[in-house]
Amino acid sequence: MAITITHDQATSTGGDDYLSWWEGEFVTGDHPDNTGGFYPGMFSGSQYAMSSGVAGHTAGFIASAPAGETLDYTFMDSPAHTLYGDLEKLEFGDQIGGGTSTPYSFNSGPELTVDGLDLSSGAVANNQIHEIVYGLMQGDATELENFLNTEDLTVNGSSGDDVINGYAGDDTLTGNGGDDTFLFDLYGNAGTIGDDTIEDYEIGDDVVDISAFDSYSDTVVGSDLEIEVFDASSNSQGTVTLVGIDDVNDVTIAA
Ligand SMILES: [Ca+2]
Ligand SMILES: [Ca+2]
Ligand SMILES: [Ca+2]
Repeated sequence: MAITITHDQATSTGGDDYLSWWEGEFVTGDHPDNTGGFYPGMFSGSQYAMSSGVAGHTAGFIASAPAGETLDYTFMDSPAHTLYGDLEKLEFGDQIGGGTSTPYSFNSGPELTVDGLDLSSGAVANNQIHEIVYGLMQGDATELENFLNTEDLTVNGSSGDDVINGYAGDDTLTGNGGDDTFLFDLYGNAGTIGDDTIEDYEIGDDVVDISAFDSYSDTVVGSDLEIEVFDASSNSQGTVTLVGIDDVNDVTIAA
């Protein structure tokens, strides 16, 4: 299954991409006792979730195994303090409820869902699931971003105003209505944005933000507009194709 990122609801991120913004919202502070929890078990379950541990910060994340599988924690068994098992979905949002008699969920629903991760690991030190989730536990999405850089993603906006971004692969982005900003940048270890496609660019409403790059060129290919972005040395760092747009003057570009 391919990885799909869904903006479940429009979220005010101040122009940041969602995960960068979430990194600032998720604050654990000096709360080493806040280690999150599993549902339904003590050290194993279909879900693992963690909330911010500082007053005024209520952001959190919920990690889920695929149906019938579990996420597990070694605790004191070797390799100690290691998360492993199966990871299918990560949800990000505000104010987590449940976790005792009912599954974890966000009180107002998730803000961003990353589904189809399809990761599986035995109880091995520093395995990929552990690295991704351990990073999130510290408010650091870099390991997740580095994994997303290895895949071609489907990214779907909400009906509201979203900041929508892909990663280093060839991603398909859809705004789904609202005044959307399609934000292109290099995340984690990315050296390219890949060859991305915006399926539903809305003239007058949406923005293509390529301000992270030093220059760009544009060309019409068939009935689509292709924008190529470059670094300071004029090395290509990838392309963005706007389906059904045949005039660059119709596009609001933040460069
Ligand atoms: Ca939208
Ligand atoms: Ca839109
Ligand atoms: Ca991409």
